[in-house]
Amino acid sequence: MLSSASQAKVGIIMGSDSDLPVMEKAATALTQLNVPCEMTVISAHRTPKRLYDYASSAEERGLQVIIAGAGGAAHLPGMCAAISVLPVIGVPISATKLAGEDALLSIVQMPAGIPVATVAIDNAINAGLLAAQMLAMEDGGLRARLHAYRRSLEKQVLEKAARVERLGRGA
Ligand code: RP5
Repeated sequence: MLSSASQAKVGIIMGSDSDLPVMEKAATALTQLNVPCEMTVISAHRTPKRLYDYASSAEERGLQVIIAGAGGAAHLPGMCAAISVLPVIGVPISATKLAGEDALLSIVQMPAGIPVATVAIDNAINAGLLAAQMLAMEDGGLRARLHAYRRSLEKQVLEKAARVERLGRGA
């Protein structure tokens, strides 16, 4: 059923393989932080039984966070959250003529009691990072890797600033 890493802590699911170019960025972020994850396709509308089986067994299989991406009507993250008490991070995908605003509103407007943490349209990197930050609450090594990642972001911005300042001086 699954393309899974052994002892995956994060499950990444998406409504269609057409979502993969966006969703694989969550897997890349997690892999770079050395967080084991698994990734597969589950359609809330086309494979509802598969969705139920996945979400209802996720906890006992050792998953700690689920990242779910979908476009259009985008019921996958919300239904996952309805079935499982694991934290669910939703990624709205820009898959239709509404450019992801449809998926964003569908995912973010969960009823009280069943939360989904929603990232920006197509921002699967942030979903991966947020999942890692959740896991880092109990993992000092991962927290150290997240600090190192933040330092790398800072370094990139400082390099950009230096380049822009050089241009400003006509150098
Ligand atoms: C959603 O419909 C999927 O998540 C995807 O974003 C969109 C289109 O799916 P396909 O028609 O490409 O399979 O359920």
